[in-house]
Amino acid sequence: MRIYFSGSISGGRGDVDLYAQIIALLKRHGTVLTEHIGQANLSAMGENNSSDFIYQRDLAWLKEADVIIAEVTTPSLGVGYEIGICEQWGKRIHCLFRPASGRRLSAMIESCPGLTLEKYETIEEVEQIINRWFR
Ligand code: 6K6
Repeated sequence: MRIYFSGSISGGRGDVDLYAQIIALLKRHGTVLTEHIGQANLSAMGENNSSDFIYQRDLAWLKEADVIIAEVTTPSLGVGYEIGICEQWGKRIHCLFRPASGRRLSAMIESCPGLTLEKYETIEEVEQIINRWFR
């Protein structure tokens, strides 16, 4: 199973430790193509690569992926774009949102028919959700 984990970079790195925990859980179920998204040393300024390189590489990984898991609590243009394009391609998309953040999730994600959305509070809940998705 090739898994594309999608999480905010330029949109803000406040949830990076959580991304790392989610990626560790996902690795039990397959290969995570985007482990770098959980690395604290990847700042909001991004990698030391051109945006052309990042766009082409990430698009190729998205095409290759069997499933996209997006943590959507921190709003991110890139995450929204990845979800939108994968919906057009008919890919399997699962999203995670943490209401305790106090943020309101975009209606474009909340009501998108091409994905499943799970709300959670703790990493233990995320573990159960992921186990259900990959059962
Ligand atoms: C480059 C130029 C400006 O910011 C960067 C960041 N570098 C990135 N490196 C890897 N993946 C990226 C980068 N920027 C966006 N992405 C992709 O979009 C990732 O796959 C994330 O899932 C998503 C994050 O989007 P933003 O809008 O929060 O950056």
